[in-house]
Amino acid sequence: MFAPDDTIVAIATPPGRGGLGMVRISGPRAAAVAGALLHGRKSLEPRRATLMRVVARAGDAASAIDRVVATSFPGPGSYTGEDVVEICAHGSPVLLERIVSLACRSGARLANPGEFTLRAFLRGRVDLVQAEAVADLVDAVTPLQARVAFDQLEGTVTERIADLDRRLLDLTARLEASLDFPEEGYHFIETTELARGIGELSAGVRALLAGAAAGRLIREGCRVVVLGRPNVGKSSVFNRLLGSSRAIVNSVAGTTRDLVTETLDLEGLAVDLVDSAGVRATGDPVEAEGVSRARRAFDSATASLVVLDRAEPLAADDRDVLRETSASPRVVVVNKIDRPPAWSPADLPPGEGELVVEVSARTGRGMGRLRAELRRVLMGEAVPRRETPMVANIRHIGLLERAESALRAAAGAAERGAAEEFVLEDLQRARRALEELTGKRTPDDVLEHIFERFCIGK
Ligand SMILES: Nc1nc2c(ncn2[C@@H]2O[C@H](COP(=O)(O)OP(=O)(O)OP(=O)(O)O)[C@@H](O)[C@H]2O)c(=O)[nH]1
Ligand SMILES: [Mg+2]
Repeated sequence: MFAPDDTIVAIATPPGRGGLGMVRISGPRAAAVAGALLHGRKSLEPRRATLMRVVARAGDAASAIDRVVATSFPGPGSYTGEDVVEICAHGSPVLLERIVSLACRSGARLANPGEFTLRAFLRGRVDLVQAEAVADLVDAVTPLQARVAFDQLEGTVTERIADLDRRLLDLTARLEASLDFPEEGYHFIETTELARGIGELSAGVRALLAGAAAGRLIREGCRVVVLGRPNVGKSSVFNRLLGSSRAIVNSVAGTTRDLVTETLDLEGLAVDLVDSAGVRATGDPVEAEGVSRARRAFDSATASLVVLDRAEPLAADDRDVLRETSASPRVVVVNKIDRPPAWSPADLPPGEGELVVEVSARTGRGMGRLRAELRRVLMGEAVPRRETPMVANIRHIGLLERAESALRAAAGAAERGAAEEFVLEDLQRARRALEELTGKRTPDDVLEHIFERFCIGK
């Protein structure tokens, strides 16, 4: 997997028809492979878009199959660091596949998922954090996800880690020197300076981890389930939040039987919003299955919206749902405020009224506040700021935590006056964690796992 001495080819645009489609070739023979299938009055010049024809040969006969714009990017200044040729053709899947098969006939082979970016990583064009950002950017479903991934690709996290690594290297080098030349009679680093250095590094890692929970939520999205007894307006609230009539709304209690899931962009947060069957005891086996699915959806959700009907007296089923959800993040949604009230939020059982938003799913009143409160329940007060690099990937978080704990151990050892070897060992552990993060020292199986999730052609 990690010996990129051959030439690869893949369609870089999504499957299906499009105005244009792109085939990408990378590797030492990229120019020769492209030369065998492209014909034009001018030959390809580096970084110059050139109008050419793709020609298919069979024996002596040659026939043109498309007019394309081809661009060559000689290595090492290309995306992969190798010679690359990009062919922009008309976006018919059969045509693009034909171009790929012609390239394969001329000596290229089909690329594996993520192989272009893997090559960019292996040739040092990007570090591992940036390579992962490419996959996140392609996968982004909200503008905020795309922004966080793009900043990571631009190197915000990379630079911060490189800076920590440099300082860590400096400390370890000086400690090593002290160990190597004990006869010099002095230490290359004073203990107070060592302690201060470790403290600053620790603070730097902690600063990166501070925004990590929010970062992870942005990157991974989350699941929110709409719960409540039948007919309170769950599907209506669900539809209002989505801005579409996705779920069936009806005055018959027990309308929703199955889970209905849609993705909601909550100010950049990708929320899988789940509408569920009204929770009540029922003899109908289909409805009972719906109720048990609602409960399971609640178990796997990050938070819930518990909907109550203010126009009807609170029922035992309402109290049951309130009790069952009270220990996890939720917003209590008091619905139908366009109708005369049968009760007020002050009547809610003690402790159950902590986060109540009054709305009318019919008129839309209160929905803005509901969105804001839901976001607050999910993200806290965190407002992602562009100046602070955002760590969002669970792999990065795990390794930063490992570095942090090694630094803490080093600080403890230094404070106890332990031998320098022990402090050094902890610092080296911290370094290894950072090096695994950036890909300087990452096990092959981890790399394989990372690049597997890429699409082909990226
Ligand atoms: N006046 C008024 N009626 C509402 C409001 N929200 C929902 N309704 C009505 O309440 C009834 C039930 O709405 P649904 O959204 O289907 O309720 P549900 O909780 O999903 O019901 P089930 O799926 O049966 O559990 C429908 O007739 C809606 O039109 C509201 O804010 N005001
Ligand atoms: Mg419903």
